[in-house]
Amino acid sequence: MNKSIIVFMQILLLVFAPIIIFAQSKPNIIIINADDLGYGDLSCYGATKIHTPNIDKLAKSGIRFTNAHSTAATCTPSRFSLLTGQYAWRKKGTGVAPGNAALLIEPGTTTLPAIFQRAGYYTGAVGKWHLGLGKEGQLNWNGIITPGPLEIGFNQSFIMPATGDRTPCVYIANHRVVNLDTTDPIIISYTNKIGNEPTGKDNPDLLRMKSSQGHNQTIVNGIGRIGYMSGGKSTLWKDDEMAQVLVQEAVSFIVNNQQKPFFLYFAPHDIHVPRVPNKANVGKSGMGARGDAIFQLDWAVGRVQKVLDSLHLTDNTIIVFTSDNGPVLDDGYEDEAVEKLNGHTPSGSLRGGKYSIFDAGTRVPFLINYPGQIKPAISNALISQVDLLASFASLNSQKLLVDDAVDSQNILAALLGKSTTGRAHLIEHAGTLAIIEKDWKYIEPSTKMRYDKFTNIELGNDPVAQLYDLKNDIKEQYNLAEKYPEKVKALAQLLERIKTTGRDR
Ligand code: NG6
Ligand code: CA
Repeated sequence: MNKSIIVFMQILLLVFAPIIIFAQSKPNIIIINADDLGYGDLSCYGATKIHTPNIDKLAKSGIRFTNAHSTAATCTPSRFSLLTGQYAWRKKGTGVAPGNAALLIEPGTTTLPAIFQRAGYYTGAVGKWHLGLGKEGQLNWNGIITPGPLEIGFNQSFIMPATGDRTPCVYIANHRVVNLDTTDPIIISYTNKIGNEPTGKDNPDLLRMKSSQGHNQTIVNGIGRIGYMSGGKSTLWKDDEMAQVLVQEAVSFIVNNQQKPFFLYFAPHDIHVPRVPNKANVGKSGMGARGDAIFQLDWAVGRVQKVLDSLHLTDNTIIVFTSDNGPVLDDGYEDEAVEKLNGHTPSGSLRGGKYSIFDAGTRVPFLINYPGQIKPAISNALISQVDLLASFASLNSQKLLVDDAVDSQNILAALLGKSTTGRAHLIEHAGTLAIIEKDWKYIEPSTKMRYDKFTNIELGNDPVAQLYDLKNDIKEQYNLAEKYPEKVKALAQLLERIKTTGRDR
């Protein structure tokens, strides 16, 4: 070969090789967002009565965060923030959504999946959605269901619309209910009974799992739900197979997209109520249905790890594992979560739980794993799920416009273990707002209920201001507001400023 041609080819190789290598090495991203899993519910966070070996593996070879937060103590606002990079309390109507709510995220919003799409990723959502679907008053469950996940940045989706305890009890693949039978149309109502299906209220004898609070509308699979549903017999999910179905969808997504960089938002239903683990997992924890659901969640994570291993994708995949809000025992069904607790502490050393403005409401497990690229560590950096958007935008060199993801901060260095600090402050939300700055936490005064007798959770509301020193009092036992009025004032002002400026980025 002519010498100058060889030199030319060498130059070509020098120029293009890094681009080719970069294209191949773009990491896949999987966010696993568990439901109602508490800070103390995993063995890697100190649980001794329950073992979660697969999830612990992520912690062992990755970073385990001790001060990571969801933005809110319930599902809908928490997930809204994770996907949009905005605090949900800025937007009306983002409380726990009924199963027939309209889509809460406006199409065209710069969402987390949209950022990945722009960066050349193939994106998918599998599992719990609970962010509404369709346009206000125009949703037809028997037709094309839109807008939904596909209109806000996902290339494909396989979701349950709301929660396991809310109708409709169906899966939706992309724009359509799965297994739809046009001769048996689905009708949903959250206001009045429809159809002839029995209800928990009128036919309690038909229930296989009794309700302890609410959950007394249409009975589906022997379980009373929130919301009425008629028709759609062929479309109903089977509660005890849900974990298997969702894992299978997640695994197929990974297998089908193994050649591309992909982003998977995997939101298992576990460990939300109704807790109906598969027969393979019943009795595995010795702690009743709640413990078995944790066991099942760990199994699901193990299945994802296994498929990544078998495809040799593990080293090039970032897995984030977290939970949408804190723990609850009796969340409205008699499933022996309280009776069989066996000394386990779902909130770990924190006060409160799901629904609470005390820390257990929103301080959640948060693990990140990226073998080869992240060194194993425990990080005390203050981080929030709202930051995933700006951080992954940064990883992908995607610019955010001023009005995009207004509360999302770039904490990529903390996520990758290159820094031990995250954000300077963050806001917690449980109806009432609180702000954490460094070691201090201020909870704004609230006349709302202090204590929820149904869930047995301290909600943390108090008509007077509360100030806690989280470093020396992680359990929020000593209100120091009277002792440090200046600190209270400064934090109240900071909270007010973040509210009124409409942004925290
Ligand atoms: C509550 C439900 C609870 C759960 C929660 C939402 C009753 C008595 N309680 O209203 O069971 O569904 O809403 O949970 O109905 S979340 O994790 O999706 O936010
Ligand atoms: Ca939840």
